[in-house]
Amino acid sequence: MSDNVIQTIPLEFTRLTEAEMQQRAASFYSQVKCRRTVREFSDEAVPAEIINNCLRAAGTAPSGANRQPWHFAVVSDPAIKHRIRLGAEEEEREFYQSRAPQDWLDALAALGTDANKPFLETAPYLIVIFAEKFSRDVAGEKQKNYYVTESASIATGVLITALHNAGLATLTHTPSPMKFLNEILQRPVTEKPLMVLVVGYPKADTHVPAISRKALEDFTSFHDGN
Ligand code: IYR
Repeated sequence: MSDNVIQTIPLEFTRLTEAEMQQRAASFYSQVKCRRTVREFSDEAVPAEIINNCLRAAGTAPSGANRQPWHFAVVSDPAIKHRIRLGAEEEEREFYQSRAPQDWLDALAALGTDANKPFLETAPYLIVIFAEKFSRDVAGEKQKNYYVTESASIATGVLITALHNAGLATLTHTPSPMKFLNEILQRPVTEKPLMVLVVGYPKADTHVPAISRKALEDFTSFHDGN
């Protein structure tokens, strides 16, 4: 440990009863397991303050050296959404026609995706997440960030969960490459687009692929000495 003195504040932590912990863990799981990626969105407007609070929740994520190396570009302007759709569809056409190897196309078959991305214009919000490789210190000097992709991905996970909790549907969309997003949204080259989160209400009668999730024992191992 270094001997420099750091300033501290008391931790805000509420110790719950075990019964309450059990109840909360089970209820959170039953709520979050209903989240599904949606590809058909209604154009119904979403109140901005709901989005803002979900973004605030995302901004509480842990990050390397507390650098908070993320930027969320929140797009609701139809003209910008249109440009993002054109840029994404151009990359996606390349992907589906030539870039994607056959095994990848086979893996996507169950999802029914293709190069057309109308939801990028229909949904009321696109949140483009950028990972900041560098930020500026108080003196305006460029400083390197740490665990940038991990940190921005954790924040994105919190955002997706917060939006679901607030009653909204999302789609994690990853056109590749995503450089066109820096140009459209005028973000510096030190920021790497991580993904586009499409946010809104599902279109009435939306159906989703009949896919399942792994059971607990299929994605965990418990090292408890037994
Ligand atoms: N980015 C493409 C392809 C795609 C890739 C994966 I991995 C997915 O889980 C879904 C789609 C697209 O958005 O269509």
